[in-house]
Amino acid sequence: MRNHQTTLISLSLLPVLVLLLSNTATPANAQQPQLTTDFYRTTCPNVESLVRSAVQAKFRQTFVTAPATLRLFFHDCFVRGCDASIMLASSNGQAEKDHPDNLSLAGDGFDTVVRAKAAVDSNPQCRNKVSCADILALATRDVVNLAGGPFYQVELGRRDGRFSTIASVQRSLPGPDFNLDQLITIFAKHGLNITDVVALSGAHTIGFSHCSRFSKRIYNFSPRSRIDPTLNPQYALQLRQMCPIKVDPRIAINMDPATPNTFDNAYFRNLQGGRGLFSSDQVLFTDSRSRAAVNLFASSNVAFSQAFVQAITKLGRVGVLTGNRGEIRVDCTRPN
Ligand code: HEM
Ligand SMILES: *[C@@H]1O[C@H](CO)[C@@H](O)[C@H](O)[C@H]1NC(C)=O
Ligand SMILES: CC(=O)N[C@H]1CO[C@H](CO)[C@@H](O)[C@@H]1O
Repeated sequence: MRNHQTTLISLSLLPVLVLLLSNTATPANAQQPQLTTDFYRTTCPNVESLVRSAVQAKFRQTFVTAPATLRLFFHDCFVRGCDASIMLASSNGQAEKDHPDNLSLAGDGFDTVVRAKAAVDSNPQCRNKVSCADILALATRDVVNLAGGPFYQVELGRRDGRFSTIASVQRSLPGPDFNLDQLITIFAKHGLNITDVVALSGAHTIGFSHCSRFSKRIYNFSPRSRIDPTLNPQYALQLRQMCPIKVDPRIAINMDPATPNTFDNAYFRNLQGGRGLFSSDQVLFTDSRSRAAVNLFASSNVAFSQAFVQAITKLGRVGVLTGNRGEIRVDCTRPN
């Protein structure tokens, strides 16, 4: 009886202990304010609808708005944290956005944020109250949802950074030829685990890639095999047709051959069938460490959506500036 009681007590203490442990595990800057979903409750209560209307108008003009904005958010967060530094223009072509990796960031993603910022600032109460970093986070949620993906609450309270360098891009972004160890390492630097890697890679369910990013896989894979053996042979031939050797470098093809304009879990079924466009996509299925997650997301759009929301929320916390750090940029393309 006594033993039984002891067990009960220690079990009921367990949650408390776990809480205490996780508290002490938070980093040294624990004094920094955290992001919250109602950050603009008093300063700009309509921020969500203002951003959403602007994004919706842009999305109706061109679908490219969706992948371009989503990728912009990812790149912003991985380079110097989610501080909209990716939006900064530079006079000498040395900013983040000038890195070759920005090719597909061109135009529509930036334009979406600029327009949403103008919509927010057109409301006198909101003028210069909402950061470009938060507008990008909200616009990202909206494009995901407009393309058929989940709607989720966005944590807010980020402030804008003042610096942007091309050099910081080089070290920070994953490459399409990364293997799983490399993916795990670079995502872990931002507090994201292997499940997050798989879920976030599901973003490749929409959008385009230039042929150069995967041409090695279809023409020049290895001395033993010109085509990557993990590629579905039929898909490899289709890719060769869309991307002939002397292809116009501006040509970009759909990354999800099944449902290119819908944010859904078809990406994961593509991987099961050898139709992952990049090595970094296909490896998620070929490597046994991530295969179970791929199979789960392939079989359940709900499971994918839940994991994606959890992962993109974690992504949105990476390196954020809060409190009195950073600034609220007046013009998203320039520090104040
Ligand atoms: C896992 C590592 C990743 C690698 C190696 C990778 C690599 C790439 C590459 C090479 C492209 C094609 C760019 C071009 O040719 O223009 C691309 C496109 C894209 N990526 Fe990723 N990516 C990764 C993760 C992510 C994540 C986490 C997201 C967002 C959450 C994302 C969203 C996108 C989108 C939406 C596009 C299409 C862009 C467009 O159509 O404009 N990617 N990615
Ligand atoms: C990854 O992190 C999420 C929380 O964001 C958690 O639910 C999941 O269990 C973690 N997965 C692994 C493999 O650690
Ligand atoms: C939108 C944007 O800034 N695109 C730039 C991407 O990088 C190339 C150089 O690598 C620039 O020429 C583009 O202007």
